[in-house]
Amino acid sequence: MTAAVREAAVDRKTNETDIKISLVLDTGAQAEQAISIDTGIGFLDHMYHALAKHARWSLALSCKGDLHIDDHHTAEDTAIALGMAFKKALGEPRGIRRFGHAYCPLDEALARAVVDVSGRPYATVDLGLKRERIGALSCEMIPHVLHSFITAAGLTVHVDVLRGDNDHHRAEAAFKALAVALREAVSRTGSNDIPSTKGVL
Ligand SMILES: [Mn+2]
Repeated sequence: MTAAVREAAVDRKTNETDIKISLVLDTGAQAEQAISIDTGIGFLDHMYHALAKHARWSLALSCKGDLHIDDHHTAEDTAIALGMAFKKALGEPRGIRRFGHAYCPLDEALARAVVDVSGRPYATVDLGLKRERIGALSCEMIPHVLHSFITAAGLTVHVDVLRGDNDHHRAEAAFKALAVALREAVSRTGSNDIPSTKGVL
């Protein structure tokens, strides 16, 4: 028997942002990944694209946000909505590895992400970015995006950029490391067990 494909759709509309997400966690061996991201913020699109690509998701994410104010609501709300979609797609965490970790380099930059699909939202994010902004995304929003995604998804995650001179590389390496760690954490063990001594996550 083939396990069901884990997928979810989330629509989230406020006075500040109008977001539509469709997420597929399992793109099988034959299925091509389909990724289309349009938040109106180029560098944010680039980060979500990297996350989806290396987590092997299919992801359609669009946001019409109040960018005439600034990047804050769009960056924060898309991260929350994506976290909600991830949690919904995963469902009850049966038969998954639960823990995952990864190191990803991008040239001189090196990032580490450690994931626990714990059901207890907790994020430690240390990217050490120095620039004011990358493209149209302010650097203060980049750890905030990761924090918002992680807590909305109900995950415990530690993300650290261990070295690197270039802030574009540091940020991108962090999203890639998170992607690869998530892919490992949600991968199926073949059992139907809830991976907790408490019997619940
Ligand atoms: Mn890049």
